[in-house]
Amino acid sequence: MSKTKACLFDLDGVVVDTAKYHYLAWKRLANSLGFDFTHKDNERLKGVSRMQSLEILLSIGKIKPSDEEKSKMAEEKNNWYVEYISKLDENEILPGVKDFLIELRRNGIKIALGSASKNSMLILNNLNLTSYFDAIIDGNKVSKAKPDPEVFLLGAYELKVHPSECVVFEDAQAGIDAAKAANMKVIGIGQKDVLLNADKVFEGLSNADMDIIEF
Ligand code: B16
Ligand code: MG
Repeated sequence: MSKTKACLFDLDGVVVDTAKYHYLAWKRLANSLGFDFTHKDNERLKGVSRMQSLEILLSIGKIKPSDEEKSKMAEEKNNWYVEYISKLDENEILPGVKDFLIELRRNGIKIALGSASKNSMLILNNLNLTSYFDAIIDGNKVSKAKPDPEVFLLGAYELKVHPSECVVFEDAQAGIDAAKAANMKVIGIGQKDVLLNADKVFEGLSNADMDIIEF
């Protein structure tokens, strides 16, 4: 018998591939500052907060702006990013995700979002997925970024379940570490050899069913 009562989903990399739009916007910022930003560089930003991402980007460009300039840069990048994701639609939901959410609800499993993004409401609304989530915890609600467990602990709290009854779905190492620190089970989405300490790892959620949340 599974004791899983709730599933908590990361957004970027689990529900939708917004990393490609983050990449376009960060690259545009880097180019405007006179240096390049590669796909490989972008891997370092997955699951990382907006301001931490900017710090990584500036270290690549070896640029040291003032705090005021940094805020302007982050705002400019976000405006470009929002412009890109405003065109998102249901076709961009990653394979199997919607069917899995339906299956979880049918089985009485509670569902929460646990994302670093401050744009998660816009994304979920454009994907027509908002109504599947019983709680939405995102970058607007938490003060400590993953690997701190705050985002997932708040999710469990809002869902009124114990952390040990939760399963987290995450594509980033910082998120897996956050889930473990919250004393939750964690399913990594991606490659086994790069996602360390996940309880199980799958390439994606195609064909995901109730069995995968059995522990
Ligand atoms: P925003 P997740 C994360 O989403 C992204 O993976 C990361 O690249 C991004 O910097 C972060 O959200 C903040 O996003 O700029 O929209 O607030 O994986 O935690 O769902
Ligand atoms: Mg992610």
